[in-house]
Amino acid sequence: MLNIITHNKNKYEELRRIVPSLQMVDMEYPEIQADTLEEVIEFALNYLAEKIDGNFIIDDSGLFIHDLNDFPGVYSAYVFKTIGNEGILKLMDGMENRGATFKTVIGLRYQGYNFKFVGLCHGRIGDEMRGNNGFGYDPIFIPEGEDRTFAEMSTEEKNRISHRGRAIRKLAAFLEKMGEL
Ligand code: ITT
Repeated sequence: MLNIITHNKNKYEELRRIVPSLQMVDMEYPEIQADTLEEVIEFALNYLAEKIDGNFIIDDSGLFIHDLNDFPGVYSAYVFKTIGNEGILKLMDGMENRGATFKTVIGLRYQGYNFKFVGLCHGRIGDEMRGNNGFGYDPIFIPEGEDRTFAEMSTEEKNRISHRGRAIRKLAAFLEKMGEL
């Protein structure tokens, strides 16, 4: 059994498809202001390790828009809450180069040690919001080689190519090697 500490039920649903034994624990933890998702994860793993027993994971993700100097990046949660997808589309109005990368860092606390598993997904920001599936920035993100946004895909389709799908498969391989899966 492995716990994921998160408020985000959608994230949990995606992760659970690959690691079915995952249990969601909705608990607050500090997300420090840092330049990288890896630093945010490292701090949070150490913080949570003081509060809870056993092995657990956390997932910190962000959308990095290349021609906006990687904005919103580590501020993705705050930016989504404040300006949302409409705000991002407005900011990018008339911008030709719409390349963006989604990144997930999964932090694992395992037998007293910290591990990180990273997944990337390259793509672009669409001109409008499309689709009702998924969550967050999914309606505006079109992964490379696709015409559809993540929000127009099923969870299985998204997982096959997404940042989170890639990161969780790396975690699953690790857990398998350790005889935990
Ligand atoms: P936690 O409780 O796990 O921290 P969160 O929703 O705050 O949940 P993040 O900080 O990792 O999660 O996410 C930053 C923002 O990026 C947030 O607004 C998410 O909705 C969005 N996001 C994360 N993963 C995404 C994905 O796969 N597709 C679309 N948006 C995503």
